[in-house]
Amino acid sequence: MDTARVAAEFQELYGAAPDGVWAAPGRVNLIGEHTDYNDGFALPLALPHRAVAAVSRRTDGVVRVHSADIPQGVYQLGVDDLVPHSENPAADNGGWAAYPVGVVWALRAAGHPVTGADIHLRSTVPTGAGLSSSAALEVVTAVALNDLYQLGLSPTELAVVAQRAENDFAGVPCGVMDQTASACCVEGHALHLDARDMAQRQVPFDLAAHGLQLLVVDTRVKHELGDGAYAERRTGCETAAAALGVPALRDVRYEELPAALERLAAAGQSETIRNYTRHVVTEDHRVEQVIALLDADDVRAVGPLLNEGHASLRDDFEVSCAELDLVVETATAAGALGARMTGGGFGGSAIVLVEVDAADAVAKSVTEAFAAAGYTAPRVFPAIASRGAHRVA
Ligand code: GAF
Repeated sequence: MDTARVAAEFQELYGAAPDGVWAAPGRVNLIGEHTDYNDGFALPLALPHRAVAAVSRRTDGVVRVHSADIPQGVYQLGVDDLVPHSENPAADNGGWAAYPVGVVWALRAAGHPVTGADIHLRSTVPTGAGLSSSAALEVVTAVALNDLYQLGLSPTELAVVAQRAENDFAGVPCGVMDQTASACCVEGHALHLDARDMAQRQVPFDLAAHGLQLLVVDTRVKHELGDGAYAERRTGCETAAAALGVPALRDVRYEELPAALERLAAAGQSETIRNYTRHVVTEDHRVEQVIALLDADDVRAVGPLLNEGHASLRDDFEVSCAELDLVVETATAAGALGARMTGGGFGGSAIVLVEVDAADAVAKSVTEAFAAAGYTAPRVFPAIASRGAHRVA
């Protein structure tokens, strides 16, 4: 995206040049789904698609937000008037504007002296595609305010602020993976995140060097985290952890899983709760297996683990949908090394690991299968491991 254009739009809108311009990317997650809010592991990579924000500070307590992507005027409010969803679920927090404005609220709630801002946004991260478009809006706002107010927060601290904006201000009960990916990813790497203590390791992820490609298939089925099904999964996992007497499902070791499932059954926990437990524990294990393979440079062997992860999300965690399943079935039948849904599920996107030479044929098979099923044509593009949030001007 032409970032100079975003600065010019800011000037047109607010009548003066911005203090600066920042960018923050969307992400795909290679493996480790619905594990972050179980204190577990994830392995996301940042996409080249990103939110760009031109921002100026203000000293009069006013926040103005505008997006080039949304047919709405400037959203304006006072920093003292911000009411989080957690205090008043009926509060109108401005729809999409709740993400950038929520960051102002979260920074102030943490004691940072943010006295207002003018913000103009433009994003290339597809919305509702499970590619973290909202996290990109939050993180780009957080890095901009961190610089403009010289708050000195690290990328990891900014990710946590952004998650708080989404949880408390916007009322979306997400984990911390998306914000951390957007804030902390490094070009050419996947990010091994331990969501319990936010420990991170950058894992080299150069698929081109192996003759491979990771395709993103956006099913165009809009996914929403706020509609209850995501929160139900979180609550179910908490119920399982409490019944097992552990702080989080991350504390159930893979070798202990059969015994844990028996204990849950003996305690009268439902099959659904036991299935959620099996997904989380096996998924954390898959993250460790994938990392071991990447460290050993055995990238092709990751494929079957992606397929296993998808089956677990579909059958045990029940967050897939017919369109995502069709991507995985068609892509693997057409010769992909592996495929799975990525992100929260209930629509959104899948990832497909392919030999570079087979990428076009696999993409064509998926597109044809969608047409034959009467589905909207999917959007297919390669995931290039890109850099996390940064200042661009
Ligand atoms: C969504 C959430 F925002 C993340 O925190 C994570 O839980 C993901 O779903 C599932 O892994 O993207």
